[in-house]
Amino acid sequence: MLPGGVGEMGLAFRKRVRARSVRGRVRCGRRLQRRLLWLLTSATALVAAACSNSPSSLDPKGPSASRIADLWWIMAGIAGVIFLLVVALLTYALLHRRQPDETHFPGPASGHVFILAGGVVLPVVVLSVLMTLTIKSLKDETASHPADLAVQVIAHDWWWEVRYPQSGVVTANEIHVPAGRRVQISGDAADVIHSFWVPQLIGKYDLIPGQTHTFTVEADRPGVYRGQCAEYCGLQHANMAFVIVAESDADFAAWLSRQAQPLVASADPAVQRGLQVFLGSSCAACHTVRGTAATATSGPDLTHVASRSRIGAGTLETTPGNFARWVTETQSVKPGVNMPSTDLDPTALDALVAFLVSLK
Ligand code: HEC
Ligand SMILES: [Cu+2]
Repeated sequence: MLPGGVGEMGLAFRKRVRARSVRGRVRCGRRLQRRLLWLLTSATALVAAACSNSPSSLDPKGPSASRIADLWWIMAGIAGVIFLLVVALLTYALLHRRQPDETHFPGPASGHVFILAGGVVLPVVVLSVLMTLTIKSLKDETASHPADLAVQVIAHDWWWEVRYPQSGVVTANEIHVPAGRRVQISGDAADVIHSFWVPQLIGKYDLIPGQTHTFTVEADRPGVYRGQCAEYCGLQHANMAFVIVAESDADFAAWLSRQAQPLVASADPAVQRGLQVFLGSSCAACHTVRGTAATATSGPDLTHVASRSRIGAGTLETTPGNFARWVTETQSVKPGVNMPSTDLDPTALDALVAFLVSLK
């Protein structure tokens, strides 16, 4: 009685297992479908991002970024082939699954060969190829070439000081360079570690206090290329943007000679009053306007602030209204920023804004 009972129970159990495995296979198929759909959507989004106007590192506009993009595509290609291979093997295994009551097992030898080829030989070959390519790119990237121009960049919480040592120009958040020329950037940081990144021109370079990193930026053509701090550096890390403006040689030379000028006294009485407000309130304690008594350096040099397209490291567009907002509502426009909001009566504010707007 008892052994027969166990046999029947065993049969019922096996039937149940088989039914469950069929259901499992259907469910698995649906899950696979959903995963593939997700993959397809992500891939489409990636390609769309690479083709749009967004500052994508897959849309390189200079030799350094091109090297990085080439390496990226090779890696993505190899990873894609391996992914397809794994999916194919997985699909094969799912479709040719052994039944629970199947008693024949392939000998251990074929399994060993498979594991050795797929688990040891293939990874060693693939990783060696990728490592060689990476080392070559790194060598090309760090090879020193004579530069056409030297620029000093000092990262602060949360803005970029930009100096042209050969001409004495000091500006902020906007690095003008001649297109098609090698520009050597010496990067440093004043407070914490920041990272200099212009996806379309150059990969990320850490800027570390007390340690100067030099690297070469080159833009193939004139254009405006967005940069961003790429190392979390505090509350306003996200609002620590900058641009590289690549221009023709003539435009760049004209820009540099304009920026080298100190303040030219204005005949406009509103601007003259504004300068007095600027020198008489806290502003001069942190900012420089070359040609005036304001020579402090804890904030950006404002001698030509109105020539920059944005203020606050990308936070606001440069307009008279935004200058007023920036000065009076500093802490709500960019909370935590190292500049206090300043209360000014309306006439003083108007004069101050007129002065700031005149700093072309
Ligand atoms: C305690 C120092 C301090 C004082 C005082 C101060 N600022 Fe600033 N200012 C800064 C710092 C730091 C920044 C950079 C903020 C950032 O973008 O993170 C800045 C940015 C600016 C900018 C934007 C510059 C740019 O290119 O992005 C303007 C304009 C400006 N300040 C004007 C003023 C005026 C006008 C006053 C006086 C009412 C003033 N500041 C007082 C420290 C100060
Ligand atoms: Cu930063």
